[in-house]
Amino acid sequence: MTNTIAALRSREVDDSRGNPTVETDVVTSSDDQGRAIVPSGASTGDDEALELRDGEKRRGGKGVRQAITNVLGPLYKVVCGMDVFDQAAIDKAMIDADGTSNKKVYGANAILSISMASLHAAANASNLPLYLYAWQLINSNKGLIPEELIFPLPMMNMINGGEHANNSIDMQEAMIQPKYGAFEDLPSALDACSEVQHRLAKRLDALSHGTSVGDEGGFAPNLDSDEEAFQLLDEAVSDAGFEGMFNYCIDAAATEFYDEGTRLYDFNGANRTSEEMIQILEDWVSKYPIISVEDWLADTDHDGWKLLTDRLGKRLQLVGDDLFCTNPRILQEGIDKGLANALLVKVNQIGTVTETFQAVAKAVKAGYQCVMSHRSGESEDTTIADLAVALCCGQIKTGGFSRSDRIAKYNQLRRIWEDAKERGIICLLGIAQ
Ligand code: 2PG
Ligand code: MG
Repeated sequence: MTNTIAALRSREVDDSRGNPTVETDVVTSSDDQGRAIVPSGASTGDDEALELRDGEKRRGGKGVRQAITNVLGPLYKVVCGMDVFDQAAIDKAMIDADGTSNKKVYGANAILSISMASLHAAANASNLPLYLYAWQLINSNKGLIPEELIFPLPMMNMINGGEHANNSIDMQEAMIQPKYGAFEDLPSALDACSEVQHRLAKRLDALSHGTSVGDEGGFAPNLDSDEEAFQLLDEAVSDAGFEGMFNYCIDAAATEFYDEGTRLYDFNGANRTSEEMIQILEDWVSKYPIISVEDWLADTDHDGWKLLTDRLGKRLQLVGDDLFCTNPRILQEGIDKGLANALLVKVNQIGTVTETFQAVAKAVKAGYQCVMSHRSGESEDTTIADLAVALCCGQIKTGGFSRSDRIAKYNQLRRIWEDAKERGIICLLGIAQ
C-alpha cells in the first residue's frame, strides 16, 4: 500500500540555549506522523551545511522563520506525494531542489527537519521503533530484525570549556568513557558514568570550584590548566570505586583557538605550533588513560593533522569533527591524505539522514571508527540515540549526565536497550578497542 507525504507542519521552537530552531511534523496519506527538532552547534566547521537564520533584530538575529517558510512552501512542493519509505529519494529531491553544496538556498535546518521527520513517520507507519526501522533501511533488510546490535559506549562530558563555557579551560570537552568490557550492559555503564559525575561534583565543591554546568551538561570550573581536568577525573573515578574501568576522551575544538595567519594555537597561556600541541598531547597520553582525541588541531591545519595521525594514530582514536563535517566528499579527501582515523557524526553538519548514512558507510569502509554526536544546542529530540544503535557506531557523544537535553538521549538508549532485549536481539556494548 502506498503511503505518501501528504502534509507538513513546521514551527519555531527553542533549543537548550534558548535559541530558535526548526521543528517539523510530517503527516502521511495514511495519517502516520513523524516529528523532529534540528540541533545547532557553537563550534562549527567552515564546511558545515548552512543553518539558515533570519538575521533580523528579533531573537538576536537567530530567528528561523525563513527556514520554516521554506519547509512549508518550496520544500513541501518537492516532497509532497513522495513515498515516505523512500528516504533516499526524499533526501535527494530536496538536495537537488536546493542545488547548492551547502544547502544555502533553503537551509540545512529546513531540509534536515523534513528528512528526520520523514524517517520518524516511516518508522511509525511500519509500526517499528525508530532504531529498528533505521537499521532495516541501512541494511536493506525490510521485515527482518537483526540478530545482534552494537550499542554505543557513552563518551560522557564531565568538564566543559572553550566555546561551551565561560571559564578558563581552552579545550572544549573532557569526557569519560567506560572501558570496553568493563560493564556488563548499557544501563550499568550509564549508572557508573552518573556516579563519576556526582563524585566529580563533590571534588570540585571541596576545592571551592564552581559546580555549575556548561552547555553540554559537564561542569565548567575555572581550573589552573587544562591538564587539571584529568587529575580531577582520576580522583572522581577512584572516589566512585571504578579505578581502571574508564578511559578519557577529549574534544579540543582547536579551530576555535587557532590563528590562520600565524598558524599558531593559543593554548594554555602560550602560542604553540602544531608540533608543540602534539607534544602536549603525547605527554598527557603518557600520564592519563586518554583513548580518543577529537579536533586536537584545526580543520585547515592538514599538515599538522598528518603529523598527528602519523605520530599517534596507532595509539589513539583521532576523531575528525570540524575536519570532516560529516561530509562524504570531505571525508574521502581526508581518508586519501591519511588524516585522523575516526569520524564524528553530526546529522546537521551535512543536512540529511541519507548523507549521514553515506558518510558513516564511507568511514566504515576505510576502517575509520564512528562516533555519533549531539550538538551543543540540543532539545528533547532523541533521534541520534536511535541512529547510533541503527548504525552500530559503538560510541556516542551526547553530553554530561545533567540537563534534560542531554539526559533525553541517555534515557532513550535505555529504552532501546530494553526493547531490543525483549525482541530477543543480542545487545552488545561498544566495539573492542
Ligand atoms: C563538538 C560539538 C558537540 P558544537 O564540537 O563536537 O560537542 O559542539 O555543537 O558546538 O559544534
Ligand atoms: Mg567537536
